[in-house]
Amino acid sequence: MASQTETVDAQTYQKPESRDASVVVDSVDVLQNGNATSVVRRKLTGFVGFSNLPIQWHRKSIKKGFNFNVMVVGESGLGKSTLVSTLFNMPLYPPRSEKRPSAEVPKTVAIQSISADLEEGGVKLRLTVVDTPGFGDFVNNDDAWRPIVENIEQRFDAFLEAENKVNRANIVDNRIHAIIYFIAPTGHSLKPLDIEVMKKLHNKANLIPVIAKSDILTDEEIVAFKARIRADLDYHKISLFETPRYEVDSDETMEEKASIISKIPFAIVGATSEVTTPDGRVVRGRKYPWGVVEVDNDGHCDFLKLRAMLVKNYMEELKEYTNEFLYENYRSAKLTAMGVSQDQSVFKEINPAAKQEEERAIHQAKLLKMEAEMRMVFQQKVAEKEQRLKQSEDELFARHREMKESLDKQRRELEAKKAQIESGKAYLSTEEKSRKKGFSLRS
Ligand SMILES: Nc1nc2c(ncn2[C@@H]2O[C@H](COP(=O)(O)OP(=O)(O)OP(=O)(O)O)[C@@H](O)[C@H]2O)c(=O)[nH]1
Ligand SMILES: [Mg+2]
Repeated sequence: MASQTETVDAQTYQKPESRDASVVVDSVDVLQNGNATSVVRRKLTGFVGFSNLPIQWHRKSIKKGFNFNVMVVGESGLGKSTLVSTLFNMPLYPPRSEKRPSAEVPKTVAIQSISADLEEGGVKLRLTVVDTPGFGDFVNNDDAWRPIVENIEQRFDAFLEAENKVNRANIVDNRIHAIIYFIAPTGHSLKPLDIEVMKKLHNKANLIPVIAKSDILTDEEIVAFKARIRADLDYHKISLFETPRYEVDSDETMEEKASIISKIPFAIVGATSEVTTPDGRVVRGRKYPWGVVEVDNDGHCDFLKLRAMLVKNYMEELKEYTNEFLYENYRSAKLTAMGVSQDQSVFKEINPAAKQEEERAIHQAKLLKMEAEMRMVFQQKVAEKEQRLKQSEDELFARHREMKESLDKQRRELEAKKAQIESGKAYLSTEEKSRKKGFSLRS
């Protein structure tokens, strides 16, 4: 599946020194989560500066420094503590006790964590090695894995707690990023105890198996033993750290990585003291009557391959896998057990067409509601107006009736008056007539 960034980067990336514009303008559709997304390739009209991002990242990382936590696990006396000192080329342990001059490294009796601040080429690394007491000393080793698993989980818990605090700025990552698991150099196959312990550990931390004290096996025995261990691990479905491959890796890097992977489980030899080889070189190694086994020699053991895997090639991947997969699984299982559940709807994929349709429906419903409300207000206002009109009409009628009645009354009064006057007039004229008559008589 084509990714958005890949498509754009490939077309628009400019070397900082050229600083001129690339002429790439068109629009493409790429598939993202199954949905077509339009990506517009832009023409850069000048130097933007994002090609500097890796430099910024580099500077920030150097300033911050790195930390890496590795745990060594395995049966007692297999050379775990010796390897820890060998791996980082410095005595991480206190000087050996004067009472025990023969012991290079004291027997480990409790889980102990040793940190060292290392610096190489200006890059700081805080390395912590968690040394565990070897198991297998007891008749019953059934629970040999328990303190180790508990220790790993306590570290996850501490991280989870730190993440949940209000201030998460300076969380110290004490989680185990890798476990070097020591397998006894029996030359046969994995012991049931190894299988049991590895099964308990493989989903808690990146497992890197090693064949301890491989100097006691011949080259042929090592090849056959490695094949048997790999078959046993496959059979019991014990997963080891999977090394990622990147397209940007050069052929040389790919080759180096492939050669590292082909050596798993690493056949290692640990030694803290220096010895002189028959040809006069002073090396880290173990001296035998038949010769010297050199620690830092690919022809003698896989120590350099193990170190390259842990430090040079895959430290960041080991940390990333721990954080994004192993810790994440632990965290979600823990939170689920505590009754905290995830609202899956938050993460549902959004189809833009469906989303648009949904928004349109919501908008439509809103419009309909507004329309209904306006109609209701209008009807209410009309009803009120009608009511008022009817009231004033009634009032008008009442006034009209009143006026009519008063007019009728006035008319009646006038008519009465008129009748009265007219009857008064008739009396007067009779009287006049009779007076006129009398006069005439007299005359
Ligand atoms: N032949 C051989 N001996 C080794 C090697 N690494 C360590 N030893 C010796 O094995 C003995 C035990 O080594 P430690 O490093 O104490 O072993 P450990 O696994 O830490 O032992 P516990 O702390 O008891 O679990 C020491 O005498 C080491 O010198 C090795 O690669 N080859
Ligand atoms: Mg030890």
